Amino acid sequence: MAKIIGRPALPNMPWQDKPAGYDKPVWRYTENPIIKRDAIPTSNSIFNSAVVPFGDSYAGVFRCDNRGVEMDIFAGFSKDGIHWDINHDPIVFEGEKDVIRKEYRYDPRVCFIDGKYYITWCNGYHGPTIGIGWTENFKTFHQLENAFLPYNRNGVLFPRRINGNYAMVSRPSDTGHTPFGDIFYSESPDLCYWGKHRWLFGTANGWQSKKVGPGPTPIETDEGWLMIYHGVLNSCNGFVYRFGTALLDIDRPWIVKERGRFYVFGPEVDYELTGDVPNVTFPCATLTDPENGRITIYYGAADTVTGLAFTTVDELISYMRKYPMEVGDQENK
Ligand code: BMA
Repeated sequence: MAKIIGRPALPNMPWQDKPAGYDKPVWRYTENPIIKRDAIPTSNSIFNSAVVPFGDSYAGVFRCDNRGVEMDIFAGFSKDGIHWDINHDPIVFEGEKDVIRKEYRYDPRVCFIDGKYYITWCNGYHGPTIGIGWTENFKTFHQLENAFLPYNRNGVLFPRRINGNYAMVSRPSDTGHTPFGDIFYSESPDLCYWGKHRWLFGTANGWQSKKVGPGPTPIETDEGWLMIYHGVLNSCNGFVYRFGTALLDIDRPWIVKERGRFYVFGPEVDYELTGDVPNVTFPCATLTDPENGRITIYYGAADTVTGLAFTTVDELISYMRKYPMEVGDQENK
């Protein structure tokens, strides 16, 4: 089976074995949610957040909507990846005045590239676009230029350069609760100027028929980039957010080698079905242990709290191969 490449060993990352008799590819942490909605004094909700290994522990960037229901991102720290101390004040970026101006910030991702932790998020700049910043210590943060013109959401960096360039997948959008969405790939020599925009894939059958968008940092394996992405169904009761998998070509990641027809995880239990926005599971980060192929997924539940789910590279790839999408055939273009 596929092997994870380029990620550190994490033998002590959060993990629970698959429950006996459970036949689905991704299973929940029994103590979910790990972060409650009021984990810091001002928060209405904490969800859609990203974590990374940091020294001998973990750090993260958390979406905390405050009790004015204003969206912002906060740094946090954890010894075990489960219990988090989230700063009570939002991240302050250093940078050019015209760049660090703040409207709103949400749905962060964190990606370690060449010694720096890069943060991407949905950044309000006359509409949503992709903000980029970096830190080395989760104390001092530096903001770069926005990657794209508005409107765009879900900017997710690849963890290493591809063809000599930085690489990112994103989802162009509109100003509202976008009723469409395909995933595109872009490259940049310097994290400032982005181009080589390539279409990756679009919506498809049922659960992903309204829009699709990138989730956590893609996981490099010896069979390709394993991508966990969210798919949205427009049900008669509103949008439903689930997630599924695709395998991308390692050197040309805009080429989709395989894609699952079935979702791997979706809203099924109370804290995912009920909350500020019901029926949302939204993955923004994974921890991995290459030794045994384990993957721990951090996801927002019902736009209210943060949960953990577990899987392995084998589980995801074998499920995708058991229930494959015929790439190119079943997709809407
Ligand atoms: C998306 C984003 C996510 C959110 C989802 C469901 O457009 O705003 O942050 O989880 O909608 O409300």
